[in-house]
Amino acid sequence: MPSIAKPLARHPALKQNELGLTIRDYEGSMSTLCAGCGHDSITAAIVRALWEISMQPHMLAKMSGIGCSSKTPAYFVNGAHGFNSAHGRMPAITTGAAAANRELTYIGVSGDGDSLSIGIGHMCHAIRRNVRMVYIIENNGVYGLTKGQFSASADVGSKSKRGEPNQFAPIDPVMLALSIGATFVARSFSGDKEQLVPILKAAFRHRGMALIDVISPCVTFNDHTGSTKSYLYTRKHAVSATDADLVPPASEIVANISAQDVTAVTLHDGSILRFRSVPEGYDPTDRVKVTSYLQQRQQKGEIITGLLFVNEHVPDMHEMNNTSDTPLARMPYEKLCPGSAALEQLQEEFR
Ligand SMILES: Cc1ncc(C[n+]2csc(CCOP(=O)(O)OP(=O)(O)O)c2C)c(N)n1
Ligand code: SF4
Ligand SMILES: [Mg+2]
Repeated sequence: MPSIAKPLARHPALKQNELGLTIRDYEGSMSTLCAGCGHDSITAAIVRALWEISMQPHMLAKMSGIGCSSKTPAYFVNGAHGFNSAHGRMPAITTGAAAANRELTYIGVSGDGDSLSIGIGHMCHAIRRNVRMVYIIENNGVYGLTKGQFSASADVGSKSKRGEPNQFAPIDPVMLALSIGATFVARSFSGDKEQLVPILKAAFRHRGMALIDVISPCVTFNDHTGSTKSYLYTRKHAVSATDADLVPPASEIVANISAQDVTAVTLHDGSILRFRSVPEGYDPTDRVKVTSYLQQRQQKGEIITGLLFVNEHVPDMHEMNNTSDTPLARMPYEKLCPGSAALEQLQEEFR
């Protein structure tokens, strides 16, 4: 993918994180997206979240498919690993990479076209396997890269740039993910960094797949009157269901979880996710209630945002499949290839 390097100059007064890195160390190449594209705002939120959690750049793997959204891993963390795969195949490739090396942290960036059309089967099975990764759908309701055709997330009646209404029922990635057992589901808006950064930080701590659907207006093909993924429409209709806050284990000075309306969920690594519910009685750990609440609000035309659901008690792919702790690349040859006698014994078990 074409990219333009940014100048290396750093302001000496820039704040450093625990690793001594500044936020500029988490940037990538210059973006080649249209000025004002929502995807660039998401990139900025990813850069901030990774800097704040002090991610070691060389321990991150950035995965993507094809689309304007899938180009964005080039625009953050230059020092990370990356794989820009075929259209819709990001979840399958990430599943394989994670199985071969569980030491890396995986972030997959996809689009609504990439994930909800050609890649929908791959996405569903990665969710079912609970592959440990942060999975971002940069959702603009169109195929931006191929000039604005409706995607499968376009709402019925939503208008294209030329004014034609979409006729087909949308696929909602949040409802889909909830229905097939996703263990961490969130929705946000590219224009709301205040909400998106803490969600991303919590997602990186989740032991399993953290799926984040981010409404990300395409300023070139889908930001006009009549579109339900425009900046104006999203700003008017987005309603926050939860305020989420992450307390990492290192700073466990006993979080103030005493307020009545706070729900605390302890993540596997000891971090505490604190939810402050906006609607009365919102419980982000009850899948049935979350699904029904989202359906009710959607019927009223609201886009519910926030960290909507989390379950820390489901084993991830590594536990379910008993994958190796040692990355395959570091495994001795004898272990990787135990020889023909071992193969014969294995075949015997299937006879
Ligand atoms: C196998 C295959 N089919 C079709 C395409 C053409 N194509 C490229 S990107 C894209 C859709 C991109 O839409 P989305 O994932 O929503 O990304 P956006 O550009 O909107 O961010 C399509 C259909 C392709 N590259 N490969
Ligand atoms: S076409 Fe749309 S999605 Fe693609 S870069 Fe431009 S504004 Fe962003
Ligand atoms: Mg799209």
